[in-house]
Amino acid sequence: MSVPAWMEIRGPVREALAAGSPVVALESTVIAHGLPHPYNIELALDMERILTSYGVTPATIGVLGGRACIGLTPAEIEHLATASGIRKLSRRDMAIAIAQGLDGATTVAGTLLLAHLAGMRVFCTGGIGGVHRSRAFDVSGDLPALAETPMIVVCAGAKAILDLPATREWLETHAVPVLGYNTDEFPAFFTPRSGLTVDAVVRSPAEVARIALRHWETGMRSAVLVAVPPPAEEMLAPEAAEAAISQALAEAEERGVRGWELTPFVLDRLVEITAGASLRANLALLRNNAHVAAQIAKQISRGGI
Ligand code: PSU
Ligand code: MN
Repeated sequence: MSVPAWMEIRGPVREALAAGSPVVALESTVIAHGLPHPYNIELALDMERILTSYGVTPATIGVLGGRACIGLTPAEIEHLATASGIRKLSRRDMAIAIAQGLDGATTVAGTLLLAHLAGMRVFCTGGIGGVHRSRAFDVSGDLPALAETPMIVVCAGAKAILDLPATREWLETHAVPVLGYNTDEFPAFFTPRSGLTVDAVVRSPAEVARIALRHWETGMRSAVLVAVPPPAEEMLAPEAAEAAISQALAEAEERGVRGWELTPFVLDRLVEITAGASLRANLALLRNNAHVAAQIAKQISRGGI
């Protein structure tokens, strides 16, 4: 497969893709902007180890010196986790970062763009962006990326810092099937319940793979969203989560935090307000999602489902 000159598909990922072996894409914004140091590096390497333990090749994605790297090395992950001035790259930023030779971490949208270009079909993240609750009109670039990229996206739903009912409606309008992994409710990231429905309850990785393959066979080019409830041991109490979120959002509003900075600001403040409980929940659900994504990738690579 020919890829653009500015893209580097690293050896293990290239070989796995060529052999039709399972590969899972991982984003880097969660590393550079979503989690505090040193948890970010530990988590990123742990996600890779979990995938590898299933015989799945991990491909953490980011942009270094304007080169889109598919399958970052541990040293490169560490760079994104520690350096200052790492851009947060959604789809609109990608050409700028490449042409100007920047370093950047890819969001769900940015990762979908590059992973699809590289020929991948499964992507694992924590939570997707969505319609923000703020009065200012703010819809994450993740949503149109989900509407336009035929990949399976494993997540714990969308964070309750967002307007979840509006986010759910958006996905419906844009033909993104939302599959509840052993749940009939759309999870709210820190908590398993949002009061919102899913389009189907799925009970196995094979079922997810079957639905995704049929979805694309119908000619649809949208993503299939797999919503996995966060592990019960580490989830937040719903009232505590909502109180912390309201406080963090009020602070963002007060300080005029807008645009790409809003999500990282709110995530940081939540860690402080909840004395680390939101961080523990975030780490636990990311790891849990890696276990699910690995099994789905194996089913997808098997084909003929
Ligand atoms: N949700 C998380 N952690 C994160 C993000 C979302 O729990 O780090 C990141 C993802 O990379 C997502 C991005 O794609 O935030 C969305 O940002 P925005 O709302 O600015 O589109
Ligand atoms: Mn935004």
